[in-house]
Amino acid sequence: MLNTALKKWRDGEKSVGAWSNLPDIHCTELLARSGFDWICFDLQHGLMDYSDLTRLLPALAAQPITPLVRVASNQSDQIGKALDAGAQGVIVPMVNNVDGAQAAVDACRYPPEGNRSCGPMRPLLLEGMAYLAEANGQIACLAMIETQAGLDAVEEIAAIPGIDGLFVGPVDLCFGLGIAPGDFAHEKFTGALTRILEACKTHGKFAGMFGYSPELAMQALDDGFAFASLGTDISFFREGIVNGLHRAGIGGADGESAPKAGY
Ligand code: 3PY
Ligand code: MG
Repeated sequence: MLNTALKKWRDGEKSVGAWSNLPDIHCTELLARSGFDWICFDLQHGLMDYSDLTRLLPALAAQPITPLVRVASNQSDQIGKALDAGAQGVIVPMVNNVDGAQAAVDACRYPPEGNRSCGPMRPLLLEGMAYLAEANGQIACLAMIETQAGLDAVEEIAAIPGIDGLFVGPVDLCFGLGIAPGDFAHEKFTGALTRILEACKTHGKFAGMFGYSPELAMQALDDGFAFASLGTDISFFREGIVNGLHRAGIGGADGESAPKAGY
């Protein structure tokens, strides 16, 4: 098992990903064939559940793309089942302190590095017992920093062995900082990003971000983030609709006639 996205981060290469919110196998195939390094299936806010995930993951089998899952919450059963279905990494929301970060690590790593229970149904089908020896070194464990408490503890969280990286949830972080959601130019927000990047640098961890737009994502990569999502299936779809309407002379370039969903 080789986690190609994790390898890129370890090699110091930047990488971009796609976010999957729609439980549609053809959307998954399209995203998987579009050149992204990784795709994250969202079980926290996406319109999909675990049984959708088990149907969607096999669509990636022949594609050179790393499947990540954002679990619904920081629970060992949710993390374990996402990995057992074939996710090569988890993005764990709302990690607010050292205990939360340690719980995520424990759920991701087999002993002695953690206490993940053994039952990797799909990885065993694909890779056999070799998976058990390789998983700890290839599974990406990413803790989301998206609250004031998480930011306050970011240095301690980044220091925990087994945490590969920190992942910013930009809008929840705005809420946490008490600024308007989406005010990504606010100095409190940019200051928080600097602190998160610094914590990652000090402890040799990778910084990632949910990109609300390709511009925000690329700015993050320029600023020192190792990886960022460029958009979601819904945002890409919406952009295509806006573009199509505009080129047909029906809608404005700003998409005033299209649905307003940001993601
Ligand atoms: C956030 O902006 O808080 C996220 O978690 C993105 O989904
Ligand atoms: Mg969030």
